[in-house]
Amino acid sequence: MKLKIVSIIVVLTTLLAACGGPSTSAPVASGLPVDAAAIAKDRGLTPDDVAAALKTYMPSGKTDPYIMFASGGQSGQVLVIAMPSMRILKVIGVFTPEPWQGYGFGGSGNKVLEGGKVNGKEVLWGDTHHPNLSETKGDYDGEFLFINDKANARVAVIDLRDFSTKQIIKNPNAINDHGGAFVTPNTEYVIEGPQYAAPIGWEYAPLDQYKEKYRGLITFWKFDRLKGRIDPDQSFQIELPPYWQDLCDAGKGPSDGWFFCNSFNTELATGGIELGNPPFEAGTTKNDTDYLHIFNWKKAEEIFKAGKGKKINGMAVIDLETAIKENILYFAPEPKSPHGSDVTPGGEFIVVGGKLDPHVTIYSFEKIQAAIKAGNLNKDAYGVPVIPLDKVMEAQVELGLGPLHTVFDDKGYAYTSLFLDSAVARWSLGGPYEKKHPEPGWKLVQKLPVQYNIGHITAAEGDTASPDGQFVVALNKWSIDRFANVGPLLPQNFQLVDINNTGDKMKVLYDMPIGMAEPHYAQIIKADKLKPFEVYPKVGWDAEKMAVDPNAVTDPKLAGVKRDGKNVTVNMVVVRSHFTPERVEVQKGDHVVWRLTSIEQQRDATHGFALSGYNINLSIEPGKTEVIEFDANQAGTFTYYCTEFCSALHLEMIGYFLVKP
Ligand code: K7E
Ligand code: CUA
Repeated sequence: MKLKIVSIIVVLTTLLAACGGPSTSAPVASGLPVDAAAIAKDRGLTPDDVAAALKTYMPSGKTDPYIMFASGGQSGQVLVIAMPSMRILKVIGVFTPEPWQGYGFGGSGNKVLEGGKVNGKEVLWGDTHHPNLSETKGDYDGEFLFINDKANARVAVIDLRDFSTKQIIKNPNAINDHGGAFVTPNTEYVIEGPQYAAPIGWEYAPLDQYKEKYRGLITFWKFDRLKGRIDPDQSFQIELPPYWQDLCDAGKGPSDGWFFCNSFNTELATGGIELGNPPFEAGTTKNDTDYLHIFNWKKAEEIFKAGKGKKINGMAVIDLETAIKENILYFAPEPKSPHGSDVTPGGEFIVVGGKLDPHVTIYSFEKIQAAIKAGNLNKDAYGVPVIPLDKVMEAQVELGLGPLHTVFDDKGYAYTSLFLDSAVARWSLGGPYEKKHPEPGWKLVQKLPVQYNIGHITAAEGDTASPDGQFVVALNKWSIDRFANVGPLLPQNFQLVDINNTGDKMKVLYDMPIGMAEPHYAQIIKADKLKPFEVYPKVGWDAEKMAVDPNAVTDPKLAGVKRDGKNVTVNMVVVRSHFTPERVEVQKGDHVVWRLTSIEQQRDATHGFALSGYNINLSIEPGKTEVIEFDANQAGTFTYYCTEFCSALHLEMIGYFLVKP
């Protein structure tokens, strides 16, 4: 073992010399091997540990080649994580107010959060599952990120120019979702797949009318890239049988224009363990197969544009009958308690995991097309044509217990999470992928134990037409013994896995605790594809509209308080280390519009604005304008102050807000 450590250190020394580091005769280099070996020995590090450290350590001032956008689970946020160092760079406020960004405490974020109201009621959290980056020709383009809220059937749009949420949209006809927010290869649509069936519009219907009244509902949200917003008027939905549609993925290349979702509960179980019925867990797993849903979304778009959708709650819905008649929807059986539906990089195959089946099942898009063409298909209870499994199955690969999600690399391998086995399965793809790797055809290559109970798995550029390889990340649900005990609620464990070798050489490199919720999915993009602002492009920038606020006051000489009857306008200029004006006095009952503009242009010179007693808290980055509006209904002496330590005289960056009784 000692020999191995020494050999790694020899490699390290050679590397240092090759990188233009000190030559081996220099005192630092000659001292380094001894020190490094001593450190490794002292810390009890194995050669593998040392190698993992060398692969993940990022020296100060160097930036990582990949950025991971991870769902923030029940926190309703998105986590931005640099890879391979696994350093958290940012937590983006999405469905939940986020104080550091001043998101949801009086500024423009409130308008965004308002879009997420459910029946007029604010819902200030979300259960985020699947972040998806915008794509151009099937590759991440680094412009936008979308994420769904399973709990309330909402979808959010995040603009990656400033990494902030611009839109939350509530599905008017569904109360929960799951198979979102997946994009089509040119981000024509953001798809929000359903989950637990309910009557359309979620009005009351007794469960004994489940078969007739309950429905699944998939939503195609039209994305307007120029505006950076979902356009509900150009969006449509398709009514589905009340099976529980689950995970979805868009076709690409040959399968572009099609969309695939797995489902469960084709048994139409309605629970009621308390009444002596089988519990859901038994009722929904009786059948050996459920249905892979196969959508022709381009055809659906045509039907919608021809006006054949019925408006329900303002949204065009293509009913099931029309979807069947117009050849928009097909089924194919999928074993057993399916989860995950993942299209291969070239768009030829769809991989479905079966939670209670040791195999993944691979469907051929070509065979699906041939079977549809041949016709003569049987129908399910709702009249949807069902393509027999043997007509469309390309292969089945036995991987182990609890296969869920599958991602891909650049060498023709797929990686499937095995929940029950707590393992990552690497397996080789057949067909056109066969020439990329030494293994023959569809075959399990390696199973790597992970700690523990892996849910999703994600790969570098893994959902694109051209994955990168290099790394996958296991998003583990349980961490048990991996970290110091912080009480009965344990962190999740993201494990970085090195896949930069063919064959059976995957290795866990790093454990990253996620101590704020249970993330589901994540996507990893090459860092150099992201082109965010360094500071807002013009002083007076309205980050919600992504344009200059025409009312922004940028000259301190023009700043001040104006009164028009009971309406008071405060125009405030913000710069190190003062607010202008520093005194704002109003009468109790006045209506206040308070506009703050940072005239800073220095990167990272962010100011905060907290107005005590009024629950107002903003982040004012260089160039940004924020507008708050409130009634001064509380008399007294209040202070406003800067919450970011912006300069030596930051503590002096304050003002008085006086409300006269
Ligand atoms: Cu498998 Cu919501 Cu994608 Cu969780 S889902 S793991
Ligand atoms: Cu501005 Cu502290």
